[in-house]
Amino acid sequence: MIILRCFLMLLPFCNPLFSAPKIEVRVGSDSDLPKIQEAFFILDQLDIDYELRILSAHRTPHEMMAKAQTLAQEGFSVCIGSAGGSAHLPGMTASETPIPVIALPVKTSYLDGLDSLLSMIQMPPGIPNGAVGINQSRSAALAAAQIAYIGDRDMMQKICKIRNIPYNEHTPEPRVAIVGSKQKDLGVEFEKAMELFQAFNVEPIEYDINEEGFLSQAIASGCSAFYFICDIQNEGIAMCQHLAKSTFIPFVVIPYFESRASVSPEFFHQILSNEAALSMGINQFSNGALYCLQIIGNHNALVRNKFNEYRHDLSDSVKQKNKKLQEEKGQNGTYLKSWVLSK
Ligand code: C2R
Repeated sequence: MIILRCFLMLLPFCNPLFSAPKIEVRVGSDSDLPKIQEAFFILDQLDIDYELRILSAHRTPHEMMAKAQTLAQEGFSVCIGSAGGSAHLPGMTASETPIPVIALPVKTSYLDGLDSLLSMIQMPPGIPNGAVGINQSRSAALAAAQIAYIGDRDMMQKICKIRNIPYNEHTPEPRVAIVGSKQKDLGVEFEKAMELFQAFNVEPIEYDINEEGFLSQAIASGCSAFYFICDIQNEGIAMCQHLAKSTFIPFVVIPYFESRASVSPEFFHQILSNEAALSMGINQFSNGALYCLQIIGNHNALVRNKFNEYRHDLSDSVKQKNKKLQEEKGQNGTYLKSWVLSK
């Protein structure tokens, strides 16, 4: 009995599944560090174990990839990738790991960091990362803590204290709160995102933004993330700012433009000016769903395994297309021609 008790007491320290979640912060250069120092103050204040590394997708591609590939095994639950200019660091990291990556763009001398933000945010379908605003290291750290420690009451209470918001009892389930306008037909890309949740056995519960009290209902239902459809042309920004400020549940934003006419990057500054909102690229519904699945995958082996399969299939499908293209090169480019004509 005593031996069993000792074993159980030691278990949390021996098994990475039982140890406290870790966060990796990777920066493209040491010159970025002064710009994002608030992230370290927050993580220290929360007593969170983090590892800081200088890794560059451009200057140290092999080391950057190798370290990304082992993040999950090493017990990291979230990675913050911060860089400036042509900032491919978080995106390339996201390609190599199943854990959620937070993209933290740093301010640059010539373009004020808009170059960093835009090179991070519009990720290709299948490989999401969640972006915070330029130099918003406080948001990045809080969002990382909220993802890594979801369901940990003590940590959530500490986070809520720092953020000055109330804590409500919350037990995370494989469930996501979809928030938007229920009347709106968001089209086939949105449908595909909802199918992704179903394929992963994760329940999407839809709430209308005008429904009173949905925030607390969603938390009480055990949702593991908010999937907020931010209708930019219809007051979505104000709602996004209000909601993201009020909750400690990971808040994933999908900026939605019904028409392409008025797309300008200005709106990113507005939706990312508040604490802990993580933005996908414009109209990236499936990436929003995948990001929520990555958050759930940190605590749910079935979702994590399925996510790894999904990534594998995605990569395979691209390889197949290329194989076909190469094989048909000598045959008047049939594949390429039929592909171009079908577009
Ligand atoms: P130096 O100050 O070292 O010359 O770097 C860094 O994040 C930094 O902001 C200048 C800027 O280059 C950025 N950098 C990237 C990447 N690696 C370095 N954007 C990358 O892999 O994305």
